[in-house]
Amino acid sequence: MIGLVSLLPTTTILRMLNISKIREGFPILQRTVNNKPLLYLDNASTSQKPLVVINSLVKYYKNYNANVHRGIHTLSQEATDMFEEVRTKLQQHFNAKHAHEIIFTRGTTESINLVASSFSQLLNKGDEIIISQLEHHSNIVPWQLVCEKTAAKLKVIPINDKGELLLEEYEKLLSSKTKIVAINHVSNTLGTINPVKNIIEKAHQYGAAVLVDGAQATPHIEVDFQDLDCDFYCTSAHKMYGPTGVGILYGKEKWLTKLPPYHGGGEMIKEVTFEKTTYADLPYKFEAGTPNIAGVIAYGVAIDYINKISLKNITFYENELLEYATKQLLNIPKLKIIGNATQKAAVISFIIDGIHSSDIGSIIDKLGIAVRTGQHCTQPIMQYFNISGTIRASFAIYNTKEEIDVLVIALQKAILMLS
Ligand code: 7TS
Repeated sequence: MIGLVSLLPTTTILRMLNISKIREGFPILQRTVNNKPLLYLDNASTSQKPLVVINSLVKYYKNYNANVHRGIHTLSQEATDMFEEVRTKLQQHFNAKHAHEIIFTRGTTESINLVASSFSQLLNKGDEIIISQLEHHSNIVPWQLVCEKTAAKLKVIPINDKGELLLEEYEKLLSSKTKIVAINHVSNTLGTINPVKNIIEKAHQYGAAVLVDGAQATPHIEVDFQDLDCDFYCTSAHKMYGPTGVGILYGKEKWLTKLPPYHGGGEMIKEVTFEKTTYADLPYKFEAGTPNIAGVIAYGVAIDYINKISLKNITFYENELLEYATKQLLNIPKLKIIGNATQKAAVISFIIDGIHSSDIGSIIDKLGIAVRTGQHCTQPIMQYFNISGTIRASFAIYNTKEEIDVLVIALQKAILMLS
C-alpha cells in the first residue's frame, strides 16, 4: 500500500505515512532533554534507531550468539545464515550484481581506507587521484596518505557559491594520469546531491575507477550500484536507522579480485604457511577477523524497516521538510543558508551574522534541540565560504514541520540572547 503513495496528492501521502505512528517506533523520541521533549535534528551524524533494530541486537545475543563461518555446530550455522542473508539483502537493496561484491566493514571510513590502502599498491609516481572540495575528511585524508606513500598527486574539483561541483573544471582535471576519482554522493555539510552518474561516466572515458562515498545518500535516496556503474561505493548502517560500527564496501568483482587484501588475519585465507599465504575468495578476502555479527544482522532489519516505508516516500517526505525548513529559516533576520544547490538532500546548514555557531548550539540544546555546529569534518568547505562553522539541521523520517517551527522559535530566542 505504502509503495503506491508517490502517485497520490501530497496531503494524502503525508496522512498515509502516519509520522506519529513512525515516531512511536523510536523509543528515544519519548525522552526529554533538559526537561524539554527531545528534538533530534542531528541525523547526518547518526540517525536514531527504531525498536525493531534495537530488539534484533538483543535477540541475536540471546538466541544465536556464535562466531560466523567457523563452526559446524548449530548456533554457528544459524548465526552464519543470518549474517549471510544480510549480504544478499544488501545486494538486492542496492542492486549489486553479486552478493560477494558486498564487503562488511566498520563503516564508510573503513571502507574508504580499505580501497585507498589496497588501491595504492596499483599506483605509481605521477598518477593522479581526483577528489572534490565537498568531501568529508574521511574521503580526503586516506587519499593524502596514499599520495605520501606513492608520490601520486591529489587533484581537487572546485565548487561554486551554491555548493555545487564545477563539472567543467572536473573535465579539465581528467586525463590518462587519473587512476581514481573519489567523490561523495551527498554532501554532509551542504546537502548537495552530486551528479555521480555523470561523474562516473566521464572518469570511465579515461579508464579511471570511481569510488562513491554514499554515507549521506543511502538514508535519503534510492541508490542503484549497477545503474550508477560505480566501481566502489561506501556507506554506514548507523545513518540509516541501523547500529554503529557496521557498514559496507561495494566493489565491482573485477576490482575486488585485482586489489590486494587490506587486513590480514583469520578467515581471509585459503592456506597459510610461513613461506606463502593464499587468500580466500570474495568477499572473505577483505573480511579478516570476527565481524560485527549482531550489527550486520541489525543492519538487515534496518534495511527492511526502510523498505517497508520505501525510499521513494522517505525522499518525498524529507524534501517537504527541507523545503519548509528553508522557507521558515529564511524569515529569520541575519540568517544565511550555506549551500543552495539545485539538488539537495535532507541537510540544511546556516550561519547567523555576528554570532558563533557553537553559542547557538549550546543555547538551543538547553531547549532540548540537537543540531550539529562547527565544521562537520569538512574544513575545506569552511575555507571556501570563509566561515568558522555552520549550524546544521539534518532530517530523518520521524521529523515534522512542527519540530521545524520549534527550531525557528528557539533560534529566535537564542539570537535575542546573544545579540
Ligand atoms: N562520508 C560522509 C559524507 C559523511 O557524512 C561521514 C560521516 C563519513 C564519510 C564517515 O562516516 P562514518 O560512519 O565512517 O563515521 N559524517 C558525519 C557528520 O556529518 N556528522 O557526524 C558524522
